[in-house]
Amino acid sequence: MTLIDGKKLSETIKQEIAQEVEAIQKAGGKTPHLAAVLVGEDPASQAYVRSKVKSCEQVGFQSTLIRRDASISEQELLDIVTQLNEDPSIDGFIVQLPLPKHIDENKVILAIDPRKDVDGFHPVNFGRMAQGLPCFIPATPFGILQMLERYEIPTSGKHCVVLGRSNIVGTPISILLSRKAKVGDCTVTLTHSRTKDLPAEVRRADILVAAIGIPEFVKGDWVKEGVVVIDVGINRVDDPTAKNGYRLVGDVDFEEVAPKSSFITPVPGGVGLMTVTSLLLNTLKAAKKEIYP
Ligand code: L34
Repeated sequence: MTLIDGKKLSETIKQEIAQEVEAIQKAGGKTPHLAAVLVGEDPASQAYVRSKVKSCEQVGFQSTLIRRDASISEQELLDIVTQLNEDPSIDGFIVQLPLPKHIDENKVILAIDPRKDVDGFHPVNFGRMAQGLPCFIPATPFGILQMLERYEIPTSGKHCVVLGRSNIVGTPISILLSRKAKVGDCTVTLTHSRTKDLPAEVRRADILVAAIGIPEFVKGDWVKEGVVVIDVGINRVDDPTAKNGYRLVGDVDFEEVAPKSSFITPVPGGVGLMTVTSLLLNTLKAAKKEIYP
């Protein structure tokens, strides 16, 4: 069993980005600039956005954090998006999800200029992704592709089972892994809450991507020997022995599944860290106008 080390891999990629930023600056180019909009006080969202801002510092990006109270109106948030669209100093920006219930997330995503949509959530980027055109790939799926690539895990002709059909993970990773590409050419089964006999489907997986948000959902007897496990879940479960009263677990029962796996991502220290690094990669692409010249 090989642990896919998201921490080590994300540090390596951040060093590569930092070198490129230096080269851009030496050549007299503009420092890449990411903005993040954070609405409300959700502890997990705050931690993720903090980590994004800190990572910008690490690689030499400029970053701007825009914080607003959960009571912000939809129109006020849309106005912020418009300002960021029009601000030439900003190369790319994100609106951290989830948003408060009174705000329509789809409306906000649709308002983002696709050229600055470094989350890859806008339908223009999603559609381009589905057709194999240049696009911003959503950060979590992009991070998964890099883990598979850098650990030289063969994907061509493999059976990949995806648990969960969200717009930000399950659906895009299903499309990406089925594409004709270096990391791709999988036969993909996309499963969800209405799938009949989930364990039987999961047992067919050479590669399992678990993204359903249920703590330790996948059990040891659900997987076949030698499976590659990508655990996207970041679930907080109560733990009175922990300093902050909780610990993080994935969607996979690690104790049971790891011994049967050829490769597995840990939680924490896996996909989550690659999500942050992939956002930096997308921001670099935005700054270099690589996707939309
Ligand atoms: N707009 N909203 C937008 N873009 C995104 O890409 C996200 N996502 C998801 C939630 N909402 C979003 C994130 O940023 C999930 N996510 C994210 C980012 C970072 C980490 C996890 C999820 C992360 O750093 N995880 C660490 C542990 C963090 C902790 O201690 O809480 C890890 O080791 O997995």
